[in-house]
Amino acid sequence: MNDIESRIEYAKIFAKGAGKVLLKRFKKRKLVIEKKGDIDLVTDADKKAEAHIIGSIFNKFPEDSILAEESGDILVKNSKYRWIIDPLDGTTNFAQKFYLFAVSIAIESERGIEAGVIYIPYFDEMYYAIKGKEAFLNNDPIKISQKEKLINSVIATGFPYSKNENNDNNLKEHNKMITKCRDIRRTGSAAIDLAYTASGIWDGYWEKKLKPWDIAAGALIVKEAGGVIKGLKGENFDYMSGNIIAGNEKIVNLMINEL
Ligand code: 2AM
Ligand code: CA
Repeated sequence: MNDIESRIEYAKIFAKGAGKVLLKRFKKRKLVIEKKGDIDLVTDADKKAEAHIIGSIFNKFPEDSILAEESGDILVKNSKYRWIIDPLDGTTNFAQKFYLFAVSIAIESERGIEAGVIYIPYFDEMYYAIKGKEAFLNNDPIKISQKEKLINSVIATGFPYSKNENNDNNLKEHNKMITKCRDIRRTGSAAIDLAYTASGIWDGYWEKKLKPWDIAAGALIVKEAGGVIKGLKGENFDYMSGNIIAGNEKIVNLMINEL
């Protein structure tokens, strides 16, 4: 096994471990919820799940760097790999006891994102991909939707935490798109939207003002499932920018025209 193959195998194990931590708390009657702002939440589960993943990486790959939602950058000098971690994507769902939430882990080198894992604990679903290979759900290859028209397409999106203060909040884009496609869905988890786009459940997805850990793994999984990833104006995708359009090539181009 090469460096990436062994890391992705461990990423799956760490994601499942974090999923176990999350599910245990999800099933408890009362969650401990803190607020980052009025709308942005963090639960004790986010922190416990992240601690599980980071501790496991320290243990197995102490030479690697980490970027994680709650802990930020953990830099190891001369590291070849960086793990980009969202221990709980879909925190609002989780806090409401709605079952759509995920663990997202990407592995980056100087060549870009090399591997990604999105684990959905409630359904025990593991989406993953290695750069240049296929994408999988559990052990089965997945493929992007083959739709060619927006009017037949179900498109997912989301709205930023700053939506109440800042009117660059995706509403204008939403209002344009809703009249052009079959329908729009809002799951509350960017990672799940990307996993569902990769597997053809959604025909396309766009969102803005996300964080790198929301989309790093999902963007690779979409690409390896045969999809295209772009910035909102059709520019090359940069996961650090937080803006993303995903789907097959035709649908992505149609979405760029509308947005
Ligand atoms: P979270 O659940 O980890 O907070 C919902 O549209 C999606 O957007 C979720 O994936 C949510 O991640 C993410 N999201 C929205 N605004 C965000 C922000 N300011 N910081 C981090 N993630 C954000
Ligand atoms: Ca997130």
